[in-house]
Amino acid sequence: MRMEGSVDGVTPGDGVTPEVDFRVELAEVSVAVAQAVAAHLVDERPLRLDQSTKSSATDVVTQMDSAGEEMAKRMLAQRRPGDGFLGEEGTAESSSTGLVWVVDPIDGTTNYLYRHPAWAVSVAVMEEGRTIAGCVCAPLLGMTAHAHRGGGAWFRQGGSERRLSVSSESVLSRSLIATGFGYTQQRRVSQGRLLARVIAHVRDIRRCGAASIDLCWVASGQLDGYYESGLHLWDFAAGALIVEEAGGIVTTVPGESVWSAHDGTGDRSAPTATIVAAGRGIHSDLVGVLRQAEDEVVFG
Ligand code: LIP
Repeated sequence: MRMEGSVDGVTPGDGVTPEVDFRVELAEVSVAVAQAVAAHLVDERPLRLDQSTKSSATDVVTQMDSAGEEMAKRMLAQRRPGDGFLGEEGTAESSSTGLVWVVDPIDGTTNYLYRHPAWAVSVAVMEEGRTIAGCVCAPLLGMTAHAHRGGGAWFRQGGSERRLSVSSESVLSRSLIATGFGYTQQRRVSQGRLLARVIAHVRDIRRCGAASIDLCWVASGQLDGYYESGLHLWDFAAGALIVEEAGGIVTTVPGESVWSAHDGTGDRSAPTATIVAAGRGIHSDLVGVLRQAEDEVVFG
């Protein structure tokens, strides 16, 4: 990922601090792991997927989710011995280094199951409850987005690398907004009621089925904003950093930083309140619409 002669616009040796270099190395590890798992999920996908369910009959996990998580854990244990690990499919290891890797082996599992291209491998590394480096790799979209804190956000497509920047849109009614829905009927009905209120205030709505991809599209300006309630840390840990490093803001509806919603002291696997990611031009307006709509909608 190192640019020819420079890293994120900084030429090594011209004052790059050890901390920045360390974060660049961690970002490179996240890209290597995400791309390797993504390649495995494409190349080794069997004709028939063994399905089991988690929180509801539609919250599916396949043998490839588990295989992807095991592969990520194995690669990270080799490269970063002593770091902690938290995976969507239940793998958890405590940390002796202060760093914890948070991995969603297939974000957009339903899309993977139905052979829709919008699924991604999300790999993030957190320190003191904040992501400091991460990668989202969506192989069937030809996309690898990555970032390290303080180093900007980058989008690799084919052999090229370009810096990401969020939309400069400042009018909510002209904004393209994405969202998603949970797996239980009660939550989906509430989310549908919320959507019925939000849609009156925006240009249009998109729902791709993978939070990490939605967040990368906010970072690239291909969406003006994104919100969703009930996500887990592994869904957004990498994508939220990528948005922040692309100049965006990621908070909860009450306006807390997304990282305080998961400060690492609580249950990291618990679902999060509504997360809102957008450029500076519309973030507060979108939060305002969501806050009013949530006051009117009882969340299941
Ligand atoms: C998915 C999220 C998405 C949400 C889906 C699902 P998963 O994660 O990334 O934003 O709308 O319902 O939760 O379960 O595919 O890892």
